Amino acid sequence: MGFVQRAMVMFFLVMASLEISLAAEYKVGESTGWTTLGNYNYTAWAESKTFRVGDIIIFEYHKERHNVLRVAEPNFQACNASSPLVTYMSGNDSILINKTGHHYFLCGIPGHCLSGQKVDIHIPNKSSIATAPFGSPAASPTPKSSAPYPSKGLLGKFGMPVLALSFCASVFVY
Ligand SMILES: [Cu+2]
Repeated sequence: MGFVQRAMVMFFLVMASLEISLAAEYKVGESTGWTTLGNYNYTAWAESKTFRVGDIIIFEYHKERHNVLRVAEPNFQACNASSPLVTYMSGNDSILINKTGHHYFLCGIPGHCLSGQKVDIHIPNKSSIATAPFGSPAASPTPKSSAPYPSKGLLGKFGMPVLALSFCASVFVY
């Protein structure tokens, strides 16, 4: 393997390892934040994004007026705030999305969810490998699970880069 090939291998190794730490941050509602004012369409906002495992979702709001509850799907559909999986109330919450599937959030203040203050952060289980960036963690086949935050997320996160590395190496050896 000549110098150029070795350089290429190094280049792709570096790119692949960078990809591991490339997680995006998304502020829910953009400059509007997390509120009932203006009837912001959080569903449309979420659908306009392509979330990936490792992304951070940021909720910014007046903590005296709102909160963020992570809930199961039936409670999300019904705007039932009585049994949240996780409760956030700092007014500036950064939440790591560490696995594929649906992540349901709503505001637990009475009436707010019903008026639209709810959002479904969805990462498809089978992300399109063709469109995902090289070595994307989202392209790894992390099985869907209803259990909250299993440790599978980490395996999924590193599985694809490892595959990518072996691919790079095998291509440039010749
Ligand atoms: Cu609210």
